[in-house]
Amino acid sequence: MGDMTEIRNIVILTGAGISAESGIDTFRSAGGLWEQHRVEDVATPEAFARDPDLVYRFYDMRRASIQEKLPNPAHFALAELDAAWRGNLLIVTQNVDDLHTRAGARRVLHMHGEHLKAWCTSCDVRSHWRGPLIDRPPCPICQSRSLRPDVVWFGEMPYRMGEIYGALREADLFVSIGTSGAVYPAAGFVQNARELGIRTLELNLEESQGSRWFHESRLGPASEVVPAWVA
Ligand code: BJW
Repeated sequence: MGDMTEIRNIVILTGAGISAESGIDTFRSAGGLWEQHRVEDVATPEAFARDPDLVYRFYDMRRASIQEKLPNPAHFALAELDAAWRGNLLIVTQNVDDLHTRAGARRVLHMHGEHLKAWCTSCDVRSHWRGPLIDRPPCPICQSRSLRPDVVWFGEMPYRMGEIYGALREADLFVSIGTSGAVYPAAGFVQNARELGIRTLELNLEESQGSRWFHESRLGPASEVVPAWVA
């Protein structure tokens, strides 16, 4: 892990790149999700209001698919770090998959929501959800047929931002793994960290839009660079 003697509190941001080697599509890479689907059609509140069936189909397909995928060595390495680290540690993931948790990580915050949850816009309760939503199943709490995927679309506020900024203020190290740095506010965390005087490290397959902000970037597949950093 290099010289970690001065480090007590760590915030780790993860993106689609950490799950790529588990077989989950990224968004902006060649062949990624946004090449196959227009963002405006599937990942905005306006799209959902206009054509809910299209949006339900998109998320039902991805929800079914992630349940067949498995964590990779990068997820396991972070879970080991989480178990061993005595200071504060927070894995802030932009991913809606559950691979960090399935690898055994405990301190995970899903800022863009979770595939395996549905949000009832009628009673405002979020429930664990594994099946399809396209048939408009009733909410398990209030029975109304107002469930939507519990994910954060463009123009919506990501979850638990106060907690994330609080953890950043306490952190000595900010690590970003497998994210393109294209989507705010997550893309701005490295700049927030620099303003706070925190050490910053990027682990990514290739240079990202945010690379210039980091003290150090280590390039390579997550399944190699993450375990090497944690070791
Ligand atoms: C590997 C690898 C391997 C590959 N190993 N690496 C102008 C300035 C600032 C902000 C804005 C702006 N205009 C608009 C905004 C706001 C907007 C935004 O950022 N837009 C940008 C496009 C400019 N943001 C929002 O709307 C956010 N909300 C918000 O700002 O609220 C405030 C507000 C609200 C209301 C009113 C006013 C203000 C919400 C953003 C929600 C993002 N949602 C999505 C979909 C989630 C659900 C779903 O999964 O469908 O989240 S979009 C998508 O992008 C998903 C991801 O979490 C997110 C980030 O993508 P990520 O993870 O970085 O993936 P990729 O594909 O981009 O990159 C993968 C990386 O991995 C690459 O670098 C590869 O090289 C690498 N990689 N294989 C290691 N094996």
